[in-house]
Amino acid sequence: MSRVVLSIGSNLGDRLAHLRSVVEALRPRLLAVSSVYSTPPWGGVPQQDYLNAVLVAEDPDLEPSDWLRLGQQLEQAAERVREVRWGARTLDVDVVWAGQRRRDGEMAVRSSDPTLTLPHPQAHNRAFVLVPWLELEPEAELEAAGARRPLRDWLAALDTGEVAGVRRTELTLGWLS
Ligand code: PH2
Ligand code: MG
Ligand code: MG
Repeated sequence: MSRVVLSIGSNLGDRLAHLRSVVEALRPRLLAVSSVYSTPPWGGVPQQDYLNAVLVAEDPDLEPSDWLRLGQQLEQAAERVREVRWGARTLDVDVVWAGQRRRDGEMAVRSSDPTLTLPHPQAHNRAFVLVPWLELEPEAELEAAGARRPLRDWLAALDTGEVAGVRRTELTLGWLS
């Protein structure tokens, strides 16, 4: 255990520095880091645009709940205040997918635990998650709403305006530098 896909986002304060703090903290465990995307706020709460990215990380000693705790520690370090659902935040670290290694390959972890539902129940609805994830894993599949589909199919089902709003930037998270 386990390999995880993490979605990170920030729309308050020094947004890039907040995203970079995650890369800095997870550096030894990172397998891949996406580009940084500028994304309009999703979820209906009026607020500034986000910077979003996706990370793939692995650690044989961490369970999905450990990744969640680690993410929450990083959010606290960024002085995140628990606020409005889907409202502005300095840093959000979400575990969107976890895989458990087994002798015959890797299996997606499924959990209906409300503190950590896996796969993330909204991942398939969010272009700001799917676009950077696809950049890293073009062949990945995601189970949601009772169906397992390639990420690109979930993305194709979203509103084209929403997908077009997710814009790749030239900003970098300093993973390889
Ligand atoms: N996170 C939210 C709510 N809305 N919108 C975008 N574009 N990016 C986010 O990371 C985001 C959001 C709550 O976690
Ligand atoms: Mg979130
Ligand atoms: Mg969150």
